[in-house]
Amino acid sequence: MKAESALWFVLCGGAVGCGAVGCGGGAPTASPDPASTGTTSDAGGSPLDGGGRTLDSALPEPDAAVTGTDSDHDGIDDARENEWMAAYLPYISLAPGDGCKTHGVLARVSPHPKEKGRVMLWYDILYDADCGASGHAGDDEMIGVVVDPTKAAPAGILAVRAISHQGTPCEHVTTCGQCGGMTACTMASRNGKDYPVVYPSKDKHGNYVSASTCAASFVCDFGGCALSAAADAPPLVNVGEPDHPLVHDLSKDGFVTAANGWTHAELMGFDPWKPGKFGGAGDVSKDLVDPAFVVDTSGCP
Ligand SMILES: [Ca+2]
Ligand SMILES: [Ca+2]
Repeated sequence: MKAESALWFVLCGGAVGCGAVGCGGGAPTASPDPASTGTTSDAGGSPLDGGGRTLDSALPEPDAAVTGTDSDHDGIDDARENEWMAAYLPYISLAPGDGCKTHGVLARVSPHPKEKGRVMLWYDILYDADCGASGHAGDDEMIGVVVDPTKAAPAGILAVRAISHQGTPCEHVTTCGQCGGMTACTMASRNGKDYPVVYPSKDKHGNYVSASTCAASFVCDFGGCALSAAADAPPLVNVGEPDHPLVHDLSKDGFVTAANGWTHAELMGFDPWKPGKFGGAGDVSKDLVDPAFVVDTSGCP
């Protein structure tokens, strides 16, 4: 972990109980200066941005007053990334009867690879186990969120995409948002404001933005989805970018610890950027760069 993310972690009180609610510093203001003018020398960018990205083109209205550190070289300063990953996290509605709730969330915060001024958040919800049918140690379940960082959360959340059981016959892609042609998101109150809801299915943790689509997947998501009494407040870790990771060990610099209730030895010390399976689940390093979660929000004003 770089010093800046370590500081973030310390400010959050460590992994235990470091939730979006408690650690986000609240919703961001609708600031005109969301981007660092930064000192990144990584104009070549990540594999997703096609290269040639500069701070000026990536985000709106850079403000010379913002001179923070850009540890992952993507043109957004660390403080903004950490603020945004907490503020724009959807209302994650864990099924009340879920039998294996131990989890935490990785976030990758980047300029939208195709849309100037917008920010793409890959959230990977990691669990200690999948305890549904054909269960296994570890579980990795992704959602994608596109935001307009000039608007405070939750208004700045333009679109949310969930893909359950990706790449299997059980796959369901659900997308909601504010853009023309999109289904409006189901909303529920988090921090006193209405946020889009993401439903992980009971025990299997397949993500949906539509409870009815989840219910229709009764073979693959037995137990379905339900609105929780309160929004999730998971520990959050900013993983950085593939070419400049901020984290290499989720036990040392994250939430995968026995103290947090994680039980599977094969998950300890996990490096989210190292190719390979997360226990018996998928490849987190691929999740975090998966273009399938990048929503086209060109239909939003
Ligand atoms: Ca950055
Ligand atoms: Ca980033």
